[in-house]
Amino acid sequence: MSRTCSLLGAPVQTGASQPGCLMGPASLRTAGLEPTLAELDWQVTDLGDLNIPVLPPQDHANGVIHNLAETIAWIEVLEAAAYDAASAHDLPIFMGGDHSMSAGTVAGMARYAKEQGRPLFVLWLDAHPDLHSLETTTSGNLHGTPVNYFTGQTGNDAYPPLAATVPVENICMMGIRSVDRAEHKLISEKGIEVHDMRAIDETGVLAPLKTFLQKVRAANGLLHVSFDVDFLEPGIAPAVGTTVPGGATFREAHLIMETLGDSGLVRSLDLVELNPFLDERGRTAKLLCDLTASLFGRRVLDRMTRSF
Ligand code: EXY
Ligand code: MN
Ligand code: MN
Ligand code: MN
Repeated sequence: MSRTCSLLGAPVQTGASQPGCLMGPASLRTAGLEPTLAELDWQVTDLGDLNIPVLPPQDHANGVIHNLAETIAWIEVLEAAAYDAASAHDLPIFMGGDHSMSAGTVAGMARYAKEQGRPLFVLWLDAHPDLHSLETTTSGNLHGTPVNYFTGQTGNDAYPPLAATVPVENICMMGIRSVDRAEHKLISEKGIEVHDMRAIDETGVLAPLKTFLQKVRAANGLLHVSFDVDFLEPGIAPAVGTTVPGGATFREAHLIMETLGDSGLVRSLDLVELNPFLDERGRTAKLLCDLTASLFGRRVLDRMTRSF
């Protein structure tokens, strides 16, 4: 029986400074994500795009914050939609849209996991830890806040209350190479597992990833993967508004996605921060589809034929 997955678009750009992420879901569809996964014998359901109403501005004591009302609305609609998608499909994909959307998708997955009586783990593939609270952000771009929120840190009173949080010990970050002072303080205080690019230069991606996957398996956990396009080396993935030189290579990214696929532990996936406005001929969107295919089982050689 073929496994089921769903595509849910979240055309969110209110969390970023550079507009354009609202075209992300359409670009992934144009790049052929659905047929790509169908060819791998997945039963794919496109759930269309979510939306939010036009809202009056909402002020905050931290005056730099922008689009707080929109971000709160996206969190609420995405939390419910992620919960429903997880209840109906084996592996829902949430197509962004900027990374503020993951405040909603991870919150919804955490509530689903709690009801299943299983812990939720999160693999955060990103140049940034996205660990600011509403009080510590200095840019006011709320795509820099989702991890702080869904791990239940203080300082986010304006955000919706959480039905379930993700313990910081259930987080693994890879690709990190741009960390603000407040985020660094939290990583140190909470002991969050962060494999920055220096660490990956030294160990490679496989060893830390396999150790994390063993932890997920030992806990009978569900794994949510949040893939930010800026995790990748900008030279291969330029269509993102917050590029940082020195990202993951094409092969490192495919190795991570294939290893995740081999593990069978991935329960949900965010594909975020794709900004087609910054792309050339859709090449970043096509790369994202190819990387997703690696997670969903595309292999050059069948693994069995390789056991010589
Ligand atoms: N830490 C910086 C800020 O808070 O503005 C940069 C955040 C970039 C967030 C992108 C989604 O990863
Ligand atoms: Mn920004
Ligand atoms: Mn991010
Ligand atoms: Mn990022």
